[in-house]
Amino acid sequence: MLDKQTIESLEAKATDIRVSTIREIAHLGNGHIGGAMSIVEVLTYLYYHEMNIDPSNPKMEGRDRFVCSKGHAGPSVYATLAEKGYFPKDWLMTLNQGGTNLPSHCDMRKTPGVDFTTGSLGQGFSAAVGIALGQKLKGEDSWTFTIIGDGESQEGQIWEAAEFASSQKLGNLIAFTDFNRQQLDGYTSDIINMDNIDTRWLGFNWHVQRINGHDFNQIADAIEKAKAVKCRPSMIILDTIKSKGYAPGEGIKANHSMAISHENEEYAISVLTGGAK
Ligand SMILES: Cc1ncc(C[n+]2csc(CCOP(=O)(O)OP(=O)(O)O)c2C)c(N)n1
Ligand SMILES: [Mg+2]
Repeated sequence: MLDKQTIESLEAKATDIRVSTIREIAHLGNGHIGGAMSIVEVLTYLYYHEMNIDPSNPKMEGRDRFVCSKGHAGPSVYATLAEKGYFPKDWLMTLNQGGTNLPSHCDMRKTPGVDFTTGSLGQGFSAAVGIALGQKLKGEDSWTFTIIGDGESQEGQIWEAAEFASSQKLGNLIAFTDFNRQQLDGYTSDIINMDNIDTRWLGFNWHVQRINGHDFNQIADAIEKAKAVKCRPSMIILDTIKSKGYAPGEGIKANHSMAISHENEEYAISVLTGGAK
């Protein structure tokens, strides 16, 4: 259990990251707000309470690694990295524009702190498995964390990597599924039903937990339990809300990539920061 003060400070960070994510996308005019907002708590927890990293030395030997396999969530990854001090916050206003270091999807060659290039769904997860294997072969006492989407889980490549990871007994790999129940243009249940997601991962011999992805205590507890499992990779399925914290998009269908008007930007931020109901 996290103490009250820690939870309050993580919640405050998550709000700052959400505000920056809305500002970035609104400045550009449109973007992947849905899947960026649903993973903010897990990003906040990893970067502020969990990972062994050094923003002043992004390529530090022996660091923990993070791969956002659902690379279209770049905007909230960037907001987290900027907040953490990897690069100046004013870079956020260059999102996905010519010459930017912050392209729409994560790019390890452009953005300090991004450990792997992602965007082609399924590939980042495979890379995370390879990175975890590398850490293990080097005898490093470090962890690889990765996040995949529920829609992304329909990619065959995910399951090839899943069986390799468990065969290699990658206990240092902790993956999350952002189970926000929507993919690009609709509900997963209308396209490929993912209701048996837990048993699928169990079938691939992973350690599986399922939690509320917006609850810091549950995230902390699940990571602690995952770390105690030494010979199997871990999957933590996060029940989340797509567009969480962006009021005009929360809970509506097809809120994957949206235009954000100045009016909606200000309204959403005032709701987030307690200025409106
Ligand atoms: C291989 C591949 N196919 C298609 C796309 C286009 N695409 C981008 S996001 C997305 C939907 C992903 O859904 P999900 O994984 O549930 O993402 P989230 O809800 O977390 O945003 C699709 C089909 C892609 N990026 N890569
Ligand atoms: Mg989804």
